This record gives sequence, structure tokens and C-alpha cells, in this order.
Amino acid sequence: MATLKDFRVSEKATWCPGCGHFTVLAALQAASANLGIEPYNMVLVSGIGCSGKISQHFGSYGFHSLHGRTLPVATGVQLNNHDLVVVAAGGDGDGYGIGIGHFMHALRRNIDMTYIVMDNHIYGLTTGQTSPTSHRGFKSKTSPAGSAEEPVRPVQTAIINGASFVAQAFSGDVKQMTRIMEEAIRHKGFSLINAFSPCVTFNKVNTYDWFKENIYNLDEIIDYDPTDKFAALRVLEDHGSVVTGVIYQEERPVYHEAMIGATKDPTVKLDLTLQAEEIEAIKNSLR
Ligand SMILES: Cc1ncc(C[n+]2csc(CCOP(=O)(O)OP(=O)(O)O)c2C)c(N)n1
Ligand code: SF4
Repeated sequence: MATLKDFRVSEKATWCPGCGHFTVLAALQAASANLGIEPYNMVLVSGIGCSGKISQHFGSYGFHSLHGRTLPVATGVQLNNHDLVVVAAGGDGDGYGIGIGHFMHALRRNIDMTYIVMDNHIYGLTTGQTSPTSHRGFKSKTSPAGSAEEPVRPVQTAIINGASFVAQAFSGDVKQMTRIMEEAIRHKGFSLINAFSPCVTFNKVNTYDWFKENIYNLDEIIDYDPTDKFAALRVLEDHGSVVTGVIYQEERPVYHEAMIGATKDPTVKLDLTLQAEEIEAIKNSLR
């Protein structure tokens, strides 16, 4: 059986010391080992950004895709071989900026995968521009007088548009993040983990201390019911969305079972060779 060290690679991560993405990597490695997943049964798909480097640092199959194209690639992998554990990971720019169209459609399809967004409220790799989750008034290279825009609200969007598991975690709490990742991977359906993962180099506002001061941790609320959609939206509204824990969860059919023509076995395990007479029949039907 695989152990933690099987999910580690010898190459050192190039993130800045203290970057929140280190915790996301460590939590995913621990969660995968704790769940007894074999690395050859797992695929980690990432986009472009500091966050996107995660697939290079994780000891499973991986795919470092294009900026904003994490979810289409992960969807293709999952639909063709739904025996694999599929995890997609990227930044808030990757997922909620250029990739937001793909995000919306993956949510409503309920594709069986876990999507981890390393949300540092900034573009890290391109050296500190305003991102879709930057707060209004946030000063950056692209908003020197303060951002005039309202931030995208990813978890509310996910809940309203059909994600069946929605959680937030924080890089300052690796224990909670690991547990949430285990629950998300175990969950059958689309799981979003919006992970607050501070950029220590370019974001001097949303720091570890800022998150610690503002986080409302659902693990400390005894009677919180994650199956209550309105309670989930209410708690986010009441706490400026800076809420950690499993915020919403429901059971509903996953895409590869619900779609018309779906086969029980993954496409990669089917013999798709057509016999000569079958090819002729198709040709005739098109004449
Ligand atoms: C199509 C395309 N547009 C823009 C870029 C430039 N680019 C690379 S990473 C990035 C933003 C990264 O920010 P985020 O996704 O939040 O990740 P972080 O680096 O903060 O982890 C951008 C705009 C690109 N590589 N490709
Ligand atoms: S620039 Fe920011 S997001 Fe990128 S590695 Fe450094 S701390 Fe992390």
C-alpha cells in the first residue's frame, strides 16, 4: 500500500518560503495517503500560475495544462476513465478569471472530481495584479487607486449552480485542510475546496494573520447542518465569506452515470474497434 512518501517527489518546490501553496501540497499528499489511494490510480491536473506548479510536485500522474484550462482537461480524464481519482488544482486567477466559464459548467454537471483552488486574492506568478477574488478597494499594480470591482464569490456560485460538495480551508490549518480534502475526495460528485492560501510576496493585506483574525470555523459550530442550502448561504453572508469547513453537501447523480449513452465501464477499458460491416452501416446511414 502506498504511503506518504510515495506522493512526494525528489525535486524541491520553487515557491517562495512561507507561500500557502506548500500547505495545500502537504495536505493533499497526507489526504491521499490516508485514503489508501495508489499514486498510479490518481491524476492531478493543474493550470498555470504559482498554484499550477503543484502537479510537478505531487507523486501521481499529472497534467500541467494551460491557464484557465484545468477543468476541461480534468473532465476529459474523468469521463474517459472514471475509475481514477481525479483532482484538479489551480489559482483564483486560473479558476475564477480566465477559467470561470469552465467552472460554471463543471459545477452543474456534477463531474466526480475534486477541485482545489488556491485562493490568495492576487495573481502571484505574474507578480501581483488584482485577481477576481481581490476585495473592492484592494491596491495592486493594476489597481493603484484601489479595485473598483466587487469580488467574485466562488463558494456561493458553486452552491447555487449545483456543486454537490463545497468547502473552504486555510493554509494556516493543515489538519483541517487535510480532513476536508479526504472528505472531498471520498464524496461522489463535484467537490470544490476554496483554499485560502496566502501569497506572502505580493499580497500584504490578506496575510496569514488577516485570515486568522477573520475566519469563522464551522468545525466549532456544533449544530451547523451542511445539507441546508439556505443556512450555507446565510453563514457566508454573515461572515464576509471567510468561513472554513464543509459549507454545503448533497447527494445527487454524477455526470458519467446520468448522461445518456453512458457505459458502466470507463471508455479506456472498452473495445471500441468497429467491424467492417458496422463501418459500412454507419456510412450507409449518412448517405
Ligand atoms: C492565456 C494566458 N493568459 C495569461 C497568462 C499569464 N498568467 C500566467 S499565471 C497568471 C495568473 C496566476 O494567478 P493565479 O491563477 O491566481 O495563481 P497564483 O500564481 O496566484 O498561484 C496569468 C495571468 C497565461 N499564462 N496564459
Ligand atoms: S509569488 Fe506568491 S503565490 Fe507565488 S510562490 Fe511566491 S508567495 Fe507563493
